[in-house]
Amino acid sequence: MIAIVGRANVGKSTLINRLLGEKVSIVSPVAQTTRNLVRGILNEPRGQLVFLDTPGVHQASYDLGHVMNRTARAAVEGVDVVLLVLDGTTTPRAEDEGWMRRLLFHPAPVVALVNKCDEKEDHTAAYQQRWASVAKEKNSTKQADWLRSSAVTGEGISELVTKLFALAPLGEQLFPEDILSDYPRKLAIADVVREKYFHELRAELPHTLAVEIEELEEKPDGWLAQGAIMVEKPSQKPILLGTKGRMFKRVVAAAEKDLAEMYGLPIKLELWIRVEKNWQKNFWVLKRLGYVP
Ligand SMILES: Nc1nc2c(ncn2[C@@H]2O[C@H](COP(=O)(O)OP(=O)(O)OP(=O)(O)O)[C@@H](O)[C@H]2O)c(=O)[nH]1
Ligand SMILES: [Mg+2]
Repeated sequence: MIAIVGRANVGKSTLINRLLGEKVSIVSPVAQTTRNLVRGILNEPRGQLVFLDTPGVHQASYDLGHVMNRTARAAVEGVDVVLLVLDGTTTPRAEDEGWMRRLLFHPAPVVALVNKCDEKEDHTAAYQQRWASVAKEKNSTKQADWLRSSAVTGEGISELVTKLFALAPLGEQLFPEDILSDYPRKLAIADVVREKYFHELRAELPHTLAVEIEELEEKPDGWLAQGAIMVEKPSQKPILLGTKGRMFKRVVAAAEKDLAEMYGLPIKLELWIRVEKNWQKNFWVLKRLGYVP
């Protein structure tokens, strides 16, 4: 069991998809894209690695953000290896240091992966210095294994997998070999719709939006998914629709295309936009969305 953790937007979800060679977790340029824990299973003749993608830790300014941070921090409990993903194109930030502090006293081995090595800037040395200074301050001798990768080009990924197989303890096979992810289908479909909106919207709006698939009818020749896109205020509804409903149509078409590739059969989406005031503060809504365990 390997937890993939790190600050928001460093490439954790891109990495899990790259490791598995399939899309199991959504990706966007907007920070705080991942909200749920998404498990992905890699099967090879040498063994099975179970990866846990987690929400990126960030300075939360809203309730859902706090829930996401808690989910991410709890995810490292009981795992065999922690994979701390760092963004090589930026200097270390407070959230990176926060993870380092936590992991210095974590019983599992830590792999520190400096990602985005396809970009020109490389701040690996600064991250290593930060680890060393935090360890010194905390009187810890814990070391991390340092590797570099590009989750986009695939550079460094096979070295990473070799390292993880070397560190992971032998144990019982946890999942059957034909399972890629145990993430519930309704949540996965909802996430893909949200991903398409994250690519369209900027500023704060993405964080006030949620997608819930309420019904999923699975027929041999195709699936029908019905559900709602939730916003907090009536004024947000026309933004999601776009002029003459164009943005909404673009999002649905892009999501249906992706889903057809992911599941290998046509998927029709029937969605409506619903104003649900304070959904982020409603425990039952968060539970339905899978954001709280
Ligand atoms: N150049 C480059 N971009 C990357 C790489 N990995 C991820 N990205 C980009 O970084 C952005 C964030 O990627 P995500 O995979 O969503 O990051 P994340 O860490 O899962 O983010 P949260 O879920 O918000 O915590 C996207 O625009 C990705 O395309 C990489 O290796 N190189
Ligand atoms: Mg993510």
